[in-house]
Amino acid sequence: MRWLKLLLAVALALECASVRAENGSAGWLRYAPLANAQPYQSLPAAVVPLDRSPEVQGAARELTLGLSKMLGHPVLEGDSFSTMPEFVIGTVTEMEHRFPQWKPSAQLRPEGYTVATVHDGGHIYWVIAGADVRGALYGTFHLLQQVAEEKDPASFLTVSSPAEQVRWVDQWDNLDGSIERGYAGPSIFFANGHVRTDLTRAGAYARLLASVGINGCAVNNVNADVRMLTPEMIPQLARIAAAFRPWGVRLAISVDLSSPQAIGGLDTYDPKSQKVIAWWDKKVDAIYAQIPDFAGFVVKADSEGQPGPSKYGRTPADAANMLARALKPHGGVLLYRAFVYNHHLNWRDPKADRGRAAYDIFHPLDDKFDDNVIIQIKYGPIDFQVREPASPLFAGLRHTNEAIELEITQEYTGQQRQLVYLVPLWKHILDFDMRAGGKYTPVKQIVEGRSFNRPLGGFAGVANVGLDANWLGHPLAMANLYGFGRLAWNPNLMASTIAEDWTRLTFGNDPHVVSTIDAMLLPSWHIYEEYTGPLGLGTLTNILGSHYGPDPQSAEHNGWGQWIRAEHNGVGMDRTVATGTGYIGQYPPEVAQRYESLETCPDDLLLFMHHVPYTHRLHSGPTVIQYIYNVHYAGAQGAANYVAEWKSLKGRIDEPRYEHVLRLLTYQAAEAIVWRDAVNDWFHAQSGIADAQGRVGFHPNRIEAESMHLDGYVTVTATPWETASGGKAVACVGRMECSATTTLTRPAGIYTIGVQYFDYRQGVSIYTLLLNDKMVATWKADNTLPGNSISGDTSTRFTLSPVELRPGDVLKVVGRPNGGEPAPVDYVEITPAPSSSR
Ligand code: GCV
Repeated sequence: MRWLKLLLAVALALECASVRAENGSAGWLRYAPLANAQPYQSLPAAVVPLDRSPEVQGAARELTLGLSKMLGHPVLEGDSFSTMPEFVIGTVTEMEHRFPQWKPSAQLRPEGYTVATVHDGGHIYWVIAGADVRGALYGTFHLLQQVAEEKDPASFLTVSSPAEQVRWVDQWDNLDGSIERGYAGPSIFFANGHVRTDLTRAGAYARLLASVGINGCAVNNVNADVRMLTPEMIPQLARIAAAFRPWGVRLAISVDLSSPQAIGGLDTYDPKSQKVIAWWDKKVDAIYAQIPDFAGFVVKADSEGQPGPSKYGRTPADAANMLARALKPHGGVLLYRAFVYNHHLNWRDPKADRGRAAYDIFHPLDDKFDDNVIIQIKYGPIDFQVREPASPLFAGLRHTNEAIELEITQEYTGQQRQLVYLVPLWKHILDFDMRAGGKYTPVKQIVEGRSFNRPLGGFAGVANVGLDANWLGHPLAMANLYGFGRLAWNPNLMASTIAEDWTRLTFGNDPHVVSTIDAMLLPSWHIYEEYTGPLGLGTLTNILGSHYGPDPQSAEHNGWGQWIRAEHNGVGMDRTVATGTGYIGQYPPEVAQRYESLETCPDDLLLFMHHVPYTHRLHSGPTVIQYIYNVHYAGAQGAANYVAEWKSLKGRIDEPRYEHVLRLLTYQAAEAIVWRDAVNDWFHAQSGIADAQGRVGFHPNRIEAESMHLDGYVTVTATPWETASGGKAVACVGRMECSATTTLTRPAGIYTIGVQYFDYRQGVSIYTLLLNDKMVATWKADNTLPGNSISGDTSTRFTLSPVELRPGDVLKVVGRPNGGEPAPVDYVEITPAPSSSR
């Protein structure tokens, strides 16, 4: 034991001696040495687990590891007969046995915990007692996080129970290792049609999840692969379940309803067929034989091409109950997604409305679902847009269990290339009072099961972490995964509290670091909304492809139903009962009245609910069109400010994470300008109404590439046109090298030169910038943006500052194409350099 202590002490000393470079793999569980460990020296230096369960054993290991690292002295496992002060971890029952004089100060719900001190035999023991073994694990993580945040030890003492029973993440991983809407590398679970041999990352993921109270993970795409249920796959899935188990995370999978036919050899998958029912019963028994704590199934059916009960004239309730009955004897649950809609809607039909679909389909089935079915409802009626109203279905099911589905992966919110802290969005929806039955019924209490007295409810978050070391790609995106877990445990927490906790755990307790990062996180949803799609328009992105860059037109003239109905005179979907699709009538009367009237409809949802002329005046003052123009400028400025804010952290956080975030924020600032100009130019063209402030379409600092002297470069049109300045760019086709040259006329001074170009996913073109024939910069187009064409998906910027310029200077951009990427250039922008950079 003594040599072990010595080794640990040496390792700790070495670690403290250097500022560690970090790659983000530890997430918020870094256990960095505390700047001042003094207040914690009176904590016990030994940990005793009271039972042999993997959860409590894991908790004890975690506590010894975490405290040793943070406090800088060894904390080791003790034994239960010691009379020295100790941390004691176990269930309430075990604790009452060990300390007969002790009782928890309040009743715990399943998976809840209490942290308390007990005086026994002249010593103080720290008790971490769970309602069950998972609770003991969650209590341990709570204590560790309090220490990491350097909180007052008195605040460690607490009683806490989860609001929600189902607190799951969903992964949209495919068996080939790809991840639908994943932005951080390949799957941690699957490769080449199998479960990976090495599941180290799956275990590490479960640890992160457990630390914020997540208790389930559905590991595969909801567009499910039928091979998930083959006999060969079940033992492989059992290995994932084993990797999760020490962390109390139960395995779930998504299933394809046609499996009995596709892999079972039956001639039908009709949920009312006896042989289909028998097939599922047998399959579920086979799963539980190998995975006794299996959590259940997630189902996407009759949606975006997935097979479903409609093929046999059956309802979602028929399909859900069939599966739920197979799971019930084993204690499993069935999450049936309400994301069911027709994606071949008739755009010409003014009454057609995708937003209505979930309510129209599921509301009539209320009270038809078994009690271990949970309807999993996306937070809004469309599809994870930057802003949507809360789905009316939350109030439309009063005899059915419900879960809210949130998207941690930033499919429509910048795909982890852009900073968007989503907790304020989620809070906005969770706190929204549906006024069901004329009473206070916020979404958070509905999904908790409280409002309508339901036995089950919960949260499902689409996370899509990947093999990238830092899990989600953007270091700051981890605030969303962390925040999801915290909210699922306690939806009453404030977005600012969660942001502060996450920042402290992830980047340390330096007050400047904490206040700066929090000040960036908190407005970031609103800033992204401003430069993408304000007033309830939704993210005005390319909805037919990447869901990333700007492309407002792609919303229209197709069956997908993400319409914004923008035309020459006005914009917005008329969803009123009086003249529109009637969607608003799906809400309880008080909410419906508020949305129906232009007098009371909030500005931020105006165009989701109403079609109005561009000249319609908002409650906040400006006309609709002027507001669109204004906020695109404000949002782009907000994104630009992140860069300066982040730079103030140099030297205060480790270099690799500092540099990584800086690169991403610099990119985001440029991409926000692409969005600003594309959306504003598009609305300008639609409406024909000029920007009252003269900014839209007027860029005095720009020199368009197509107007420069071109050697080899040819002029090309962007698709959509508004994603290149002036609709055009230049590309180097069929040549080894091309150039675009211009003679500058700006007054002598110190400037910033921005070169706007297009960086395809494929190829690594090389660009060189020459001033008066002297090379001043060279860079590679090696980003992995989602596209291989000239568009808002690939538009990006190289910036050089400060540069001294004089009239008559000759500026030349040289592009060398590579791998199918024709070194395209959009424009050069020359702006006075900020005084701070000179
Ligand atoms: C997994 C949107 C996404 C799809 C996703 C679907 C869903 O349509 O773009 O990638 O499919 O939602 O939530 O099922």
